[in-house]
Amino acid sequence: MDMLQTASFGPTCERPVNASRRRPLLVCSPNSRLCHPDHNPKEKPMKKLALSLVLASFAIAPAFAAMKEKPLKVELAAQNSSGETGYAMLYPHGAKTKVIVHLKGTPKGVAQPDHIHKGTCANLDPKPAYVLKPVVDGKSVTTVHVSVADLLKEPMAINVHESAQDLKKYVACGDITAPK
Ligand SMILES: [Cu+2]
Repeated sequence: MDMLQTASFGPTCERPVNASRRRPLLVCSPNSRLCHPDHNPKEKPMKKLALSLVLASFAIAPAFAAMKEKPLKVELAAQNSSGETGYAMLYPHGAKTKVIVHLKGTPKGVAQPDHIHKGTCANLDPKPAYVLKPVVDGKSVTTVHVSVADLLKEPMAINVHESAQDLKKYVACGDITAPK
């Protein structure tokens, strides 16, 4: 019989080292406040607390990230050889959406009407669903009273028109689609 066996299982010895650490789940009467299953006076409570805080922060971080919704980018392609291309950023603000349009190749000082329409650029409902401020020198900022989520519920597109005088000519368009 070797030393280890004697130490672990010999009738006169203490219990094996590992077994001594395996304490019963409850170390006191069920009504005692010390009866939390984790209660173990030999472990440092601070260490456990720190570990659980670290684990909790890992669990909470994605939830906070989801709460702060990301903006949705809509690429705007040139139409009718306008040479005007760019993108729109849709920032969620609860039931509203802030739409910022950036366009390159726009005519200087000309106000170009733009809207959110139902449909797709390929098949657009000509009646505007939400009016955006005209693009002037490549930029337009508008808050519309519709959530980004609602804008994604059915096909919608952002289009830009040549000018107030030439509304029928579309110069740029982009379909509003959920990020992949
Ligand atoms: Cu329009």
